[in-house]
Amino acid sequence: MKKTMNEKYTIKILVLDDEPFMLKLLTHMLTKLGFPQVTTCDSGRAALECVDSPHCAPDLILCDLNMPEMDGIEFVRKLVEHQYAGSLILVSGEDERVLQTTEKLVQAHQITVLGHLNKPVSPARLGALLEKYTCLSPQKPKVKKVVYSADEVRTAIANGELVNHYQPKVAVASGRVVGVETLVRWNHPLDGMVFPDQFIGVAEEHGLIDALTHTVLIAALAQAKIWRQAGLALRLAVNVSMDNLKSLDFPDLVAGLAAEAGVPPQDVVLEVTESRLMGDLRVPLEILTRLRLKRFHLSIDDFGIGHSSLAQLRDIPFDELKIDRSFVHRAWTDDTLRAIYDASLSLAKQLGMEAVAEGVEDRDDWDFLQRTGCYLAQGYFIAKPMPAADLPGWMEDWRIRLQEQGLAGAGQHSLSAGLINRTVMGKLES
Ligand code: G
Ligand code: G
Ligand code: MN
Repeated sequence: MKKTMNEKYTIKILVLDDEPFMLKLLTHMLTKLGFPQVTTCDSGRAALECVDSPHCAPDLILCDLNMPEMDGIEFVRKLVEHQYAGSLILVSGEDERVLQTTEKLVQAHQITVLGHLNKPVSPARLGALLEKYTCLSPQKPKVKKVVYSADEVRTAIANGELVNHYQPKVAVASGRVVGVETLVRWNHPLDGMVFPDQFIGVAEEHGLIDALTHTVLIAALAQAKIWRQAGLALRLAVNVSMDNLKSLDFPDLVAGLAAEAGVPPQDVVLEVTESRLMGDLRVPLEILTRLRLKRFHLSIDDFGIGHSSLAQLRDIPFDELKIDRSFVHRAWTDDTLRAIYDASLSLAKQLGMEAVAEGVEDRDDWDFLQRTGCYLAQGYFIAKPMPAADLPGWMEDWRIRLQEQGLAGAGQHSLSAGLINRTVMGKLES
């Protein structure tokens, strides 16, 4: 939603810089861009006073990083203490890496950063960032993240309120749909659709994760059976928490459930993320090795993030490596991401593992994967996680997109891509 001139008029901007010249220059630029309500401060202390004052309280702060006394980073930390609810633009003569890192730091403080400006500041770039600000709707109430109690999560599992969604994993070269990742959601009777980051941690901390994984697995395997019976060969991936790998009967449990559903272990991928440090690794190691011996696939999820790291690759017989989405999206244009992406891909290849790129969000990402030879791709560009019932329809759309947008690589016949024909569709829809 764009703001009119009138609304621009009401936006209060604070410019913080220790150089009087910069203050003048930025004020001038802002006025020319149609933002007349500008306050200037030459120190962090003065700026915080302004933040606290009801008359001055800014909606947006342009903040210099290098300042004597309080520097920009310290200022941002103080902003959090002063409960600043507005947005921020960083201004500095530092190099791009420093600015990017600082941006991440500020975001970690839950302050909205519109971006950064290199000195000398270009009026066009400032204009573009402000455009971004006025397109956002600052009045929009922030959706508060609720974390649920252990009892609520326990009840949800017992009452069958958890539902599986499935996100396709496709071969980069041909576009063929190779499998799906199961992602659990909680269909909350009052709050609607609740995402896993609001309850998986709770389940892990309160001994509920075995029950949760069990529920997810049973439903996913039942679904896989339906797909198989309809002639759809899809590999089924399920997320497994490290906390599931504490009881030695886990491999037999999984093998039993798969056998009951008639799904061969070769068609099941267990995606493991280590979200917190584990103590004794002997039990999880034994469990994972036994699962591998039973021919289940093991995938190291969110590789490069948190504790999913090189030590895990050394110790655990993974055969799939999922490059975390933070190293995939925009890797085509960012040298740092590109280096990490390349290294991860090369590791996977040298260790004989299949590489999956997560977080493929746009055509640029997709084209980049084709150039670099990653095996599988997953992400919003291909499909968002969806209920099982939506999968056949999506596969048909995907088949058409592959052809019409020429998404499959040169020499590939995208006709085979969907691996789904009318008979299959009919069976699934009936
Ligand atoms: O779409 P998304 O918000 O679904 O998933 C967020 C995170 O939750 C991901 O890191 C994913 O691995 C995790 N997750 C999703 N489903 C499950 C599950 O069934 N079990 C576990 N342990 N983690 C899951
Ligand atoms: O951690 P894991 O890889 O299991 O979780 C997948 C998570 O990533 C889910 O929350 C899923 O909804 C989300 N996801 C899937 N594709 C994309 C994407 O293209 N971009 C972003 N930002 N998130 C994605
Ligand atoms: Mn996963």
